[in-house]
Amino acid sequence: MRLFLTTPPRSPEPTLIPQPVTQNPLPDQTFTLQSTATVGVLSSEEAATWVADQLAAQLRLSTGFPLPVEPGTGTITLSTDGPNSLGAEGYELRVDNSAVTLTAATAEGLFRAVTTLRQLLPAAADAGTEQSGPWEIAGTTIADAPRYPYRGVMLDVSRHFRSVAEVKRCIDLASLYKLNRLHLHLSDDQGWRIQVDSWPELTKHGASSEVGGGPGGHYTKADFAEIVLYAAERFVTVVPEIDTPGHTNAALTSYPELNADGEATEYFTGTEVGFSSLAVHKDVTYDFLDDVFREVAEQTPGDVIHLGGDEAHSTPHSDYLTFVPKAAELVVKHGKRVMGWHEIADAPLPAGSILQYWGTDDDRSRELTRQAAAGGAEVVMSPANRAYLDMKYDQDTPYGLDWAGLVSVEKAYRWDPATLIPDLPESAVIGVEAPLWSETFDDMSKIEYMAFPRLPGIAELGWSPASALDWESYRARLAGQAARWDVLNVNYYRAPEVDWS
Ligand code: TNX
Repeated sequence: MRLFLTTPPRSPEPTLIPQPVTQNPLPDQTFTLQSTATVGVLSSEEAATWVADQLAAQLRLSTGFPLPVEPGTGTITLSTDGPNSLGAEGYELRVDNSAVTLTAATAEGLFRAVTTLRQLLPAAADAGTEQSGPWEIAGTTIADAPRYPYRGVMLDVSRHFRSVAEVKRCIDLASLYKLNRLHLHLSDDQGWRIQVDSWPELTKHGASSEVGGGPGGHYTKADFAEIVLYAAERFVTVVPEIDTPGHTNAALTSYPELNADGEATEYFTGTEVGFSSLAVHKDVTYDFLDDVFREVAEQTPGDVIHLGGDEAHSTPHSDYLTFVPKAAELVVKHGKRVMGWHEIADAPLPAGSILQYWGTDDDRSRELTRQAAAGGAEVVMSPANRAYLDMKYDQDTPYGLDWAGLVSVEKAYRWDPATLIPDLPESAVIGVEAPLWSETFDDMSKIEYMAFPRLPGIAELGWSPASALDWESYRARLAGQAARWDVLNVNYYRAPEVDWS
């Protein structure tokens, strides 16, 4: 009997998520990362060195190799000499017997290439402690670039607050799948989660609890800066949301003057929606929003502020139509583009606005979205019956909601953002986002259970070309991700549609 001392750990099939635009095997070539390997940087962009440092830091932990990062060519080389035709996020990657080469036009493209390289390596390479190799990668060439520029995930930190460390973990997990936006739902009826110096009661009082009466919490300016920086280092842009004019009880309980009757409301820790409204006809409301948007804009390097606008059931419709343009103007005044839930399309919107569709194939939300696109708005697709990570997978899912239906892994994956809304021009769609509303999630393990394995599917819809979207291929590749989630301690749902083995 022959004994194989090194069993090849390489999987025979490519298991990348998102699926790259093109990937060709280099038959008979295998790269093995050895203890003498170096990471070389060919770039005048300082950020290219951070990307190399992040890669080397991770691989040092799992391989125990020194992996020095040096200017010039290395065993693994990161170069920004790539053609501009790759776009900001595109890249080429080559793995052969002797070297790994990542080429892009920007450091951001290199970062996306590194996420691909991490998935090509054995799952143990993602570990935080030293593992045994061999660290082999099958020879391949990849050329890749995203279908859409906006690929997001939303975390609702208002209904249940999440610590800075937990938000960082979300950024890490999302960026593994090439997502590039983190939408933070920072205010709602149950809590105001970001420090605003000019309105201190928002966090002194308005952040003191959450759904179910737990301790709540908020981000200080230093905390928020830490999140924004951590995201930027992973080429993720934070999109802060201040929900208006409804979903505002946390503000209304903190400041009596924001209420139409001048009386502060009680703190709210339930889960109903649609009962609160800012006072649309009071000047103080707009002074308040001017200050809030100014302070949030100052802390936001991204070009977008989300002003909510959803489910304003306690704001008379004519008042809503008065309110939205005034609030939108204040976002623009502070140098940011307006983003909002699709309801805001009923009002005239400033140029450059982004509409977030959260409909369920209903005529009204489709019509509002088409109307906004006709007026020049860009559209991000978050259909609640497909992209909402808080919807239960099936009737046995222990938490989550089901108002938009049950959303299986297959249902979350099998749709095309470009054609979901009939007669919406394909050019209006700039991407996808998977929101995770947190009424029923008081810890990270529950959040991970809802996001995995559906979030990688939404990421693929945002990145991979329509021609590459294929459920059978995707479910096979998902199974290949499980070893990685085990290494990363991700609490994922073993959906019956996938052969996890
Ligand atoms: C609707 S979707 C909401 C949220 C809830 C969510 C629960 C949207 C824009 N608003 O306030 O948390 O449903 O799924």
